[in-house]
Amino acid sequence: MKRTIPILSLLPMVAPNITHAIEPVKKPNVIIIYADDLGYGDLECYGAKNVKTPNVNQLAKEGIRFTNAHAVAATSTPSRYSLLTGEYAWRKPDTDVAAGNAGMIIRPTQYTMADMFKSAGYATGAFGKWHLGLGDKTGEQDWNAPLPASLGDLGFDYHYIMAATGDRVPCVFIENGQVANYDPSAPIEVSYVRNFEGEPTGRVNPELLYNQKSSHGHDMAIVNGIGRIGFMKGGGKALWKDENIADSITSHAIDFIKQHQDEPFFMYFATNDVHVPRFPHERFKGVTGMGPRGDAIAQFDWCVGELMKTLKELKLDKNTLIILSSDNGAVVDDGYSDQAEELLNGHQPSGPWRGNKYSAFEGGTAIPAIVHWPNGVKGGKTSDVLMSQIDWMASLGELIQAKFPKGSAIDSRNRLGNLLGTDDTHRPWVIEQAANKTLSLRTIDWKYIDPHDGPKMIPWGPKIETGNHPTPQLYNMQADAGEQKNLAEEHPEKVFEFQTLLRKIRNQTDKTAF
Ligand code: NG6
Ligand code: CA
Repeated sequence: MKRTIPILSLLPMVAPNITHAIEPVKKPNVIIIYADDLGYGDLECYGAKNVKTPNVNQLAKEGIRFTNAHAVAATSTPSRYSLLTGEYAWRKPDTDVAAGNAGMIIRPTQYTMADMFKSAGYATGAFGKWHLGLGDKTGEQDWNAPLPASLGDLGFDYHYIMAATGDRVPCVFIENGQVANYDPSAPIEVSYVRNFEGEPTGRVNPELLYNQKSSHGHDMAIVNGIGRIGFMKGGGKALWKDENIADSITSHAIDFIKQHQDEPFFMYFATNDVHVPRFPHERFKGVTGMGPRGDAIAQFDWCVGELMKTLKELKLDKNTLIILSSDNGAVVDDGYSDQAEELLNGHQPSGPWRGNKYSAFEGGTAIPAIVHWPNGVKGGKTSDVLMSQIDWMASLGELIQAKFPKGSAIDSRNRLGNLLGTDDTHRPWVIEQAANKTLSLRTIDWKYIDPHDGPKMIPWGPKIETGNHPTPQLYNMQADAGEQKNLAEEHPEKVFEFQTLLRKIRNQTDKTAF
């Protein structure tokens, strides 16, 4: 199905770039490349020194590189939930880091970004890390049969995904609601409560962790010589090999592009890189000198290059809008002995920001964001506009002139001009959610962090500051971007202003209420 609409109604802001403004053009394809745990400082074009990322650099050079963009949360599940629904995850219970046997968190009745594209005539596909639950009920999935609820119910025509994360069972791909390459000789069982009789675990049999040892946790099921979170039995030929995950999702994504080259498509390409366990393919082993974490960044860059190559071959590169970003800030040691810490050699995964993944400080949600669209975006720009991924749904909706059902995407604002580089006004405020659910409110000048009791450092292993403080924190982001000097006592009026605003936002129930 090939849809054409007049360029003037579709793209008023970019019309000047196009010589024959009234000629109908094909709607742009849209690809969201969503890396996992890729920090603000992890790409060469964001200052990384010890890893080369030529393909991402090229996108940045020809597109817009954003230096003040935020994921909605400092962990995966809430960030992804918010990106794909346009609703803050903290409005909804059970949106914290999901187990691999969580029931599907976004319900089929909810309007998703995929629904939005589908209703505008796009073919829609999801690839790679999902981490938003599958099936009707937590713990009750039968992994040996088609799942009763999956991404097909959320607007995706096709999906080839990992149920949760690389470090969580089940370690199999799910293709259109069923285990891909299902092996009937090895029925799959999954539990997050108890082990299955006769199955080794990382805790009892550490000698079987031949590919990577754990540094904390990750001591339950052993798959491919790597300890995981959760217990699992069976899988046989369907079990993934960690070293092939990037190849696998990339080749499926390329097939999808080829199949849909004649119609507009939306692709959610969510990589497993650079989440733990970092176990890239042999081809990337040692290419960075930073060990598996650095090599996984190189592998991520390779995936980007493969997608670009395909788009170019099919002559789709000019009219494909690519947004490249990450689900949360960087983490170094996240539970496996992969020498990530020892081999940094001066590399700063979070760039200039304080804190990392999980944290209420900026390093939790400050992420790279690059927009590339030769037909619609003037390249070579760096933008410091304050931006949140929460707005991408409404902004892309504006681009394709989608209609939003009442009550959908309530937190998402149309800021298409920011994304396309035609409007550099800052979002008035951005909300950030830490792993412990602390909310912060960031404006271009200030950062307010809600009080939260608890330890200063993450208690379970990674050397990361939580951002916890029993009283409010207020930082002047212009003078003190590193969040060092708490000015809350000096500026009680600002604290009051931001607390009031945060309360209003918390209580908001629809788009128009506030
Ligand atoms: C933590 C895991 C960590 C990672 C994280 C979720 C342990 C010790 N740590 O609980 O390895 O999986 O959850 O990461 O199990 S996220 O990027 O998917 O949110
Ligand atoms: Ca993540």
